[in-house]
Amino acid sequence: SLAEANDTSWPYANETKEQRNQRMDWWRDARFGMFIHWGVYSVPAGIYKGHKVKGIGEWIMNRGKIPVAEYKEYAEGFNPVNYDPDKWVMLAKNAGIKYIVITSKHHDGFALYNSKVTDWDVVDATPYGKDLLKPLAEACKKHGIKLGFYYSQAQDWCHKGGAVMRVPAKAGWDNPDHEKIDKFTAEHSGHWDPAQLGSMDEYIKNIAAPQVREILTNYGDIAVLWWDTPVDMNKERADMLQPLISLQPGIITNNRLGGGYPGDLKTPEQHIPAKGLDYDWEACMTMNDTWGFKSYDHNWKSAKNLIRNLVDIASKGGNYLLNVGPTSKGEIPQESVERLKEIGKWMSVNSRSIYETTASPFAKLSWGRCTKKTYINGADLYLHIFDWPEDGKLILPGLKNKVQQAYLLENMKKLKAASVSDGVMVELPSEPLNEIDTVAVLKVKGEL
Ligand code: JFZ
Repeated sequence: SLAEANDTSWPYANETKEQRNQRMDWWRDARFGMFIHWGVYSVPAGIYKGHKVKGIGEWIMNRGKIPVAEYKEYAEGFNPVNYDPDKWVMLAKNAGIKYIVITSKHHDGFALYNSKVTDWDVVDATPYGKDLLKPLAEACKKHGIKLGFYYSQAQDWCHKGGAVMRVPAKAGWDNPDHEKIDKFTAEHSGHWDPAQLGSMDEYIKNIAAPQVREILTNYGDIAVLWWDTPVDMNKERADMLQPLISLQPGIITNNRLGGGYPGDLKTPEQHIPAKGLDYDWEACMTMNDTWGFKSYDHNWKSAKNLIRNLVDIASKGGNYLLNVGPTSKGEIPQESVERLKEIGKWMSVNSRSIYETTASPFAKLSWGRCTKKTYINGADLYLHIFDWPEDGKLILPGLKNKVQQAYLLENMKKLKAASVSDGVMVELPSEPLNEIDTVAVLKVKGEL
């Protein structure tokens, strides 16, 4: 049975390279996913007792040192009456997104579905009272978008034993000690919130494992399980959870389970590696300064910035998992909607330069990025021009291959390409075609 995992609980530990490629190919071709951080934290939305709590919105319980009972009261305000999963999935699909990963349960332990092992979930603890994951799964299936679940296996501030980041018991902001209470004080004066104290092993066995089984059993095909933050995890605890992924044949998991397991993906967070990694990887990033919704201090990135992130990541052989943080009413912030529509416009012309591409053959390009598609006897190079050369001459350093064809992707306008001493030079129109990066295509012969 699943519980009798052998000495390594990762079901794919012995798969061949071909089997792994077969399992990963859809994900590698997709290049672009949507992350959704949604939960009770969207009710305070960064503000606790009138104070702006610093940091990412979904961490407000920890950063605001809010005692468990007080935090749980926010569930009364979680009533996503405007939730429209079909609209969310179409917003993602029209942006060129191929898969969605949603927080089924984040560190606060609140489940966005009807869990049988706790009442701290959307069905039992909120006025909304309905499962949020089921309609999303149905919408994803209907529109051909793959669905994944984020699951916080190691931090769970509202269930006993999962709280590696504990909250002082008497922290409440109106407590004169609030500012003074810190880890040392709390530990030495018994201040930790008793609701959090308990055995991590018991938590993994009685909450995390049954919940991972629930989310991998009750929602149809699940393509990704996104473990998060292996704090205080070890192999024993990981082996109580990891065998459960066999409930979804072919499922992809990341490197954040713990216990020394690499999973299938490295997960650089809020940054893009300087160069490609030697393993499948996915950069998870926000459009502003928070994963979970906050009502202020957003510092929104521009659509152009987000598109360039997608291009930069694809040029290094990675995937972009771009986050939205819906409100407690079930709405994706308008600023996110606008950006996703802008990205969709760019993708409607240029998606061929992202999907099914692999990393650039060039170490560095001063004017932009390159993605590539390799064929039996040649390749298509997609030249993403961030900085238009003054003289209209684009140099591909060191390229020796014969150029069969060169054209602009968006209007198929033919371009001249010639071999020069240090590579190939492509002659561009004098001015860029549009505000957001033009893509030139170079069909070349031979090995790259
Ligand atoms: C984790 C969560 O704590 C956070 O709330 C959000 O869900 C994010 C996607 O994942 O944050 C992390 C996890 C790992 C690192 C940094 C932030 N890390 O390894 O540097």
